Amino acid sequence: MDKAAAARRIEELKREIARHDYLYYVLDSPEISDEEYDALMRELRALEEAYPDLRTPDSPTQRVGGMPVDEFEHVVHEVPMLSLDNVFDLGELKSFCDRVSRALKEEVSYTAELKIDGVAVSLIYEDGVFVRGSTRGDGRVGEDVTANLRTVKSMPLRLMKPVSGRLEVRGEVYMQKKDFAELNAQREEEGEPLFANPRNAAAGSLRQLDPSITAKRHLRVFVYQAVNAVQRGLKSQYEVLQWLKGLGLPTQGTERLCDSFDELTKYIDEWREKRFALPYVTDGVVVKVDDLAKQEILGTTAKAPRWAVAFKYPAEEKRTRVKDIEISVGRTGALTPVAILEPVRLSGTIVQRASLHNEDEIRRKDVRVGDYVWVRKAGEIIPEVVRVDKEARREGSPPFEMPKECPACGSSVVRLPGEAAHRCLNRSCPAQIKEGLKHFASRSGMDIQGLGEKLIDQLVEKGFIRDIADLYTLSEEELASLERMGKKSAQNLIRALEASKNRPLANLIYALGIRYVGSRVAELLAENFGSLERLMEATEEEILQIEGIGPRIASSVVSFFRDEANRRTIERLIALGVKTRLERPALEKDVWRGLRFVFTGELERATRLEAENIVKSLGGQVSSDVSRKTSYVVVGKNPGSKLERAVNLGVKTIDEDSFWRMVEEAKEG
Ligand code: 1X8
Repeated sequence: MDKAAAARRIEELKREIARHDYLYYVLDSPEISDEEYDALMRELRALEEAYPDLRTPDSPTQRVGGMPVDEFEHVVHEVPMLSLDNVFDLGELKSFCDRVSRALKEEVSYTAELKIDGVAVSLIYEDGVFVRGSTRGDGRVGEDVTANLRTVKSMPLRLMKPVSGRLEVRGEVYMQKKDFAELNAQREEEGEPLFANPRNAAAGSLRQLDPSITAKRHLRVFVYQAVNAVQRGLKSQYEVLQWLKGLGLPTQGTERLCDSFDELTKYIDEWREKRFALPYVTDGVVVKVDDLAKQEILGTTAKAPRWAVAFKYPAEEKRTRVKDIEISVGRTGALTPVAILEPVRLSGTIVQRASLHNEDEIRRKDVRVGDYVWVRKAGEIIPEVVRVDKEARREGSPPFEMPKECPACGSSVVRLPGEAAHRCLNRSCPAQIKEGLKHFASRSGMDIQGLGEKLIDQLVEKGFIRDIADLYTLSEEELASLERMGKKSAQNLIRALEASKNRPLANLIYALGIRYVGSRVAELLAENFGSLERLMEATEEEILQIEGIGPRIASSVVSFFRDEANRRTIERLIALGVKTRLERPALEKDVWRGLRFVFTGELERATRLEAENIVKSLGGQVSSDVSRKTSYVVVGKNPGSKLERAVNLGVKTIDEDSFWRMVEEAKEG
């Protein structure tokens, strides 16, 4: 490439990278993957190296990263917040260690710690009291996010031991994988754009202008550095971590002192797979020269310390084949293409399906049946197709087309203006009815015990049910005629249906399956309107009065209840005995009054949120932390530190089965 061409390309890359920086750091809404971004940066760096006089101070290669936005007060970091240089394999790590030994003319010890994929923050304590917190920004100037950080539960607002004067500590704000999954599930229900991964969710939540929103996001923090630790008599990074822990600050707890390069490699290998079992996302290992005096001798460059480096695990991306692209039809008639994959192991589990979301997404990635693709997991949880290996594509393979007809009912499919999804508009479409019934019967809905997917399929296919209200007209004989249904189970189901008529109003509202109304919104509507009859007559203006409900939801609710078919269904539900008032049956409301539950680990029979709602519907309370006031700690799979705490405090622990037995008993009164 000649110089003129290089100059043009450099300008193009700078503009493109600046745009992606803005999308990523300011809007928290990236358009490209980290890998694609890195590729742009690499190309720019290579060109600038070839033509050094084309390197300008405004080049993205010349700064640490990030950009403070105007909404927050700016904070000047007394000691710049640097980023870390990355190494991508053990060879590069060895070079780093060799460089360190050469500069210091001796072998040194290192601390190894896991690298958290979160948002870097600085926290300032004055005489032990938290006074200010800020983001890194561009490393020199950050944003003041004190009010938001105060809402982070794991952030001590006062240190456990007195520390005189000003103490600045640094760490990482992050979101746990399960909280990320729950937040996205809620956003999906409410029609909000999803976060790509827990880091973006954490960044977006930390930079909310309204701290009450941040407070609901379950952010957490780990600290790993004390600025000016030497002045406080500390000698090593390992000591710093123990000291921070002693002050009541949350440290991650996986640090290890390593006396040699070999021990570092052992640590790195040990955590390569084990890290996926942690409740949060880690993307590497931070290696630091342990001795603080030696750190000072080594010093820093403009961008990064010379005494530390981040070993990045290779992005968990695997190549596999798309065996097929299936279309699933959802409750609202939306057609979702799903890639059926040759099974691959990824971030600790086997992956065989990945949502392709919609037509635009498939077009953008150009995924075709038979393609080899690279897959990864967003937030180590949600499988996604990253890109297609175009070289390996079979010649003449046709681009994927969305079907013109609904695969479930054959009605023609439309894509409405302004929508990403193709929809089947036939309200009698069996796929929609089945999904609608599953939603209606789910735990957050009418919680109909024993009404599972297989049964729903049969009920719809046999023509027993065309509408949710038909559920309450089923006879024991009809039920007993179904496969794998005896007289006994038919009776049980009838009883469960009877019991479901008395669910709290919020459950009923959720169960109706109004677009954008998830359990959080259903709860708000129930509390504010008090009865289904009243909600049915509500105007958009009235609904908009409720804090936390916006115009899209309000309009969806009003048009749902304006619809004649929906009104008929609701009238039938009422006629068949479904309760529509807020007053929950006294029994069900009160049985668990005064009981406090804490959940730890994964539940198998419901999501955490559903279990928490059940506790609340029975009058109990749910807290996130174990204390002496806790009545029960419910222990799921892979429990966290809460279990240990419960045992230490002598709080009663129960397993998931016992929990559901208690729920059943409480419901039966
Ligand atoms: C960034 C991070 C560090 C650590 C963990 N996670 C990070 N994201 C650690 O030291 N344990 S250090 C660091 C930095 O210096 N930029």
